[in-house]
Amino acid sequence: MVIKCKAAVAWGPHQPFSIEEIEVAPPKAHEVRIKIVATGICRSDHHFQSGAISDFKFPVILGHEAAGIVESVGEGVTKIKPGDKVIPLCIPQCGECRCCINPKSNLCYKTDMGKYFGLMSDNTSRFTCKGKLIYNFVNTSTFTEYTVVNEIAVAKIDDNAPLDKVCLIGCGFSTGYGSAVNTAKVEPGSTCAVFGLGGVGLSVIIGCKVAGAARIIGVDINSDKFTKAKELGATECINPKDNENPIHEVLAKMTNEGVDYSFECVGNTDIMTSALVSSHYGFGTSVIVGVAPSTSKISFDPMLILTGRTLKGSMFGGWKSKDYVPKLVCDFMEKKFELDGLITHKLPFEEINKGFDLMHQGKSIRTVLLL
Ligand code: CND
Ligand code: ZN
Ligand code: ZN
Repeated sequence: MVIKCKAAVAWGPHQPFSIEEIEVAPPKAHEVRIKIVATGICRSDHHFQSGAISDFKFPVILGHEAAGIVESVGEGVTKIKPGDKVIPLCIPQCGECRCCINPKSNLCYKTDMGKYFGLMSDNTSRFTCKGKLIYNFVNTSTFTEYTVVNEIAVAKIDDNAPLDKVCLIGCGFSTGYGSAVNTAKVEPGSTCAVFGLGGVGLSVIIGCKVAGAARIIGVDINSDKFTKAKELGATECINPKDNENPIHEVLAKMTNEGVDYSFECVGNTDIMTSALVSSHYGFGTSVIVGVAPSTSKISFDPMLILTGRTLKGSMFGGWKSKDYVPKLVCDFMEKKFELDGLITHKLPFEEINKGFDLMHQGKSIRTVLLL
């Protein structure tokens, strides 16, 4: 049966979300239809909404950080059933492609990230609104009461998991935390610098702390973010605006010539370079986590790399999604980390534009929309 429900449609770049009644087709073979219960607002949703990413298609239903309950399943779906609690996976795990079978990678040929077909695997969409096809977003599309995803893009989680919190495991938390523990492999006693203290950067801080870092330096142009950063594990915070010298020089002075690990969690190529320069000569590692506009380019003196620094990138924190999302939920249930500190606002779904305003005003870390 087709379901009619509410969704926040982005009709074109820069336009505010419009709450519309849409039709959601039933799941086809190997697909799952999900009732979304809670969805977080991530900066990446804005990057796509604002047209910063080339080849991206509108109209679209954005949203990629969510948790919900399975409503129905298509033919051939055996491991997930109606009533199961699930998290949609913005990086799927097909288990068969060259990336999936390589333990070094968490990407998957079936991801829509970087290609943006915006359609299901049979080249159609399950969403329509006012007679128009609505595109899908990175295998998830969660700003809607109901969505349909491929079974490779959904993980069954603990029946007792609080969906209004674990939705953050669908992106922001896992991305930041994994960037520290998987991608950088932060070691006990190390010194780290985290550029950008939003939901992603603060989750990097949680990861650095769990990994036993001795010093965690938060960097943000909004000093209002420092209290929370310190609560979550930052040992010091600095604001580039309060310093005359470039931030890499300030960090070099503070850290005896550079940090062991730096993380860019803003999405700005100048900061990516600055983070790389801030890492120590001979052994420092810098991880790009932020998503920059497609047209931007990075340039730096190759001597930085020749002399032993490593530059890496991390999508979804390096986690193979289907394997690790249920485990991260269990770790949360066992109180190995907390998510409350990252959630500053909860709003009814209809107030989605207010949620984005709060992010742009620098007033929120994560706003969770409740459906
Ligand atoms: P959010 O907007 O909440 O945080 C960004 C922070 O950066 C804010 O606190 C800003 O004040 C701060 N900032 C802005 N400019 C500067 C600057 N010049 N120097 C220092 N700090 C600055 O964003 P978020 O935490 O939701 O996301 C952060 C980035 O991570 C963003 O680019 C997003 O698109 C990306 C991301 C990546 C992935 C992935 O898998 N790699 C997944 N989700 C989001
Ligand atoms: Zn794959
Ligand atoms: Zn995200």
